[in-house]
Amino acid sequence: MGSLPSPEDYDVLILGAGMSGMCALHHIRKTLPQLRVRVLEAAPDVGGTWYWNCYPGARFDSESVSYAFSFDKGVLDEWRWSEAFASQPETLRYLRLVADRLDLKKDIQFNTRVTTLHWSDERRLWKAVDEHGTVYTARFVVSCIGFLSNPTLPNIPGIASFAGQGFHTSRWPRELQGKQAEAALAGKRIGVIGTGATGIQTITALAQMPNIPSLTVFQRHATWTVPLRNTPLTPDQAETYRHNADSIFGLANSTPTGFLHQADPHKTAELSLEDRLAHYERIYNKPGMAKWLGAFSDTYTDRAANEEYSQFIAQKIKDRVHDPGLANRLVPTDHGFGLRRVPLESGYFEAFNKEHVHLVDLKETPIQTVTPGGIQTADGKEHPLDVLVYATGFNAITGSFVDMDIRGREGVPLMGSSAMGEKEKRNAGASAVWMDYRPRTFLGITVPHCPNLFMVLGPHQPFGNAPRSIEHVVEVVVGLLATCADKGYTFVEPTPAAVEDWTTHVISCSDGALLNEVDSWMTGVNTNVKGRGERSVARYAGSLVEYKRRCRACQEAGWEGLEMK
Ligand code: NA7
Repeated sequence: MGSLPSPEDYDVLILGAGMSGMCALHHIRKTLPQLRVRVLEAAPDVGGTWYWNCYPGARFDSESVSYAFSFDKGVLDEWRWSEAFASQPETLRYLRLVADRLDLKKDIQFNTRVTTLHWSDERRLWKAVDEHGTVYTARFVVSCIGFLSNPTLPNIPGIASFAGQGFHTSRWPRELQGKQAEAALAGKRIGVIGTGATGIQTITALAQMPNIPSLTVFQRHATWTVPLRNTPLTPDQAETYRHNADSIFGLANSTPTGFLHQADPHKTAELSLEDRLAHYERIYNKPGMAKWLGAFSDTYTDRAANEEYSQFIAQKIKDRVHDPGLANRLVPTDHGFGLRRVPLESGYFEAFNKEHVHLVDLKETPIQTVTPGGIQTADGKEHPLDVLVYATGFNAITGSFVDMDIRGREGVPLMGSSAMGEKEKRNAGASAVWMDYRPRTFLGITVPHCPNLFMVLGPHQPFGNAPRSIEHVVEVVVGLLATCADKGYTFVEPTPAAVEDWTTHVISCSDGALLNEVDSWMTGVNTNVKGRGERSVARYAGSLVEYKRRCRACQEAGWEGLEMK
């Protein structure tokens, strides 16, 4: 087996020890044991998303059994999920077990946030610097930093003046978890801004806690959300799943999104109204993402089809909320069902039937300012608060890269925009590789002007059931590294033509999707971030199966599209 001619500290530096980084570390070590690999992780623990997002109610929308890593039989044999859709604490326990069983921690350096990453043209290596000033050099860098990892606070005046406890959901204080949370939050008037997937889980959990005098939900847009239908898994069921693990992963790997659900192949109008309603009812009663992904094949491309299914779901929501006026505010009216990421809930709408839970509709009464004592809305009303939770989402996908000063060949910055905010100004420039957060990649794995940088769950990759994508992309990255080790290559970069073709292909995969007409993190919009007002395509909307086919074709053609030397 070949090795890399490497005068630098490491052959491979992996950024991040979430699921992507853990998977990358394991497979690189296993396939290429001669390489020196190091993971740098900002947090004090493994887990990434599942470490940071420890707010009450955080849990999978993927079936637990389809989410696990599929490659280690030892861990699969040992681990039993206790619920069909596991909670964050259980998932973090699982990931810690994986880290222990695969002995990952010896190659992970925690509490290490990389702030700069510069390519050296002369030495053909990356130089990373962490926030303490320590320098690391490596021939290759594998970015495993996640696509929803850079939290954004709302751009509302007065946030700094709040005298109570205020925090973003993905920086939920660790002392406010589990039973401790109930004790610590007792007697507190709580406000939550944001009703996306995170807000919905948080609000539902907070509404069920005892001794909370008021929970005020500040909603800018209502969100389409449908029941998760979670259940405990009995030991027998868990055992059956363990036996069938291969076929479960096989099924997930065969669907367009890596989930255990896929669209009904019919077009809506091909069936009678009676049959259509029966289908809606059937998928509505299934657990998990079936309600979103199991609709008809044109539900998210045909306006009339989408309207019909949206009406069906709207009625389901209205049936659950006692006050009809409140129900109307909780049903989205400005976009159809499924055109933003559909969160799954377990009692969200019923929470609003409780006396102490209040909805403030920001379309009627926008927030004017945060005050020391709470929130003031445009109708002049003060909403007194002791705790203010920002469930306001992330600077998503390309936004994950903005806090690092990344410069590729000839010092060209990765990120750049004339409209970027203070934090990003150091990267501002007219010649950035990803101007205005718009990615340019080849296969979503390699980046022009940034040789030897590989991304797992980077822009232009499929973002369905994440571990299914992660395992596949890591396999491709290991293939690239193995070729370099065999041939002694020290330079890998996509050709301009390959980047152009791939970027055009990714954009064309989104053609015709109604979700292109709606602002959300999936279309690149974040109203709290300067320069993120325009929609863009940053996720691969072709199927996971097609994505894999294209990666395989590239590899079989001798890594066609990549310059390797
Ligand atoms: P999302 O889905 O981006 O949701 C953010 C929420 O915060 C959404 O309801 C926003 O309202 C609201 N928001 C954001 N900024 C503001 C301001 N300035 N004022 C009021 N309300 C605001 O993030 P999540 O964390 O919930 O979920 C992200 C993904 O993580 C999720 O899709 C899963 O894949 C896991 P808006 O609707 O934009 O009006």
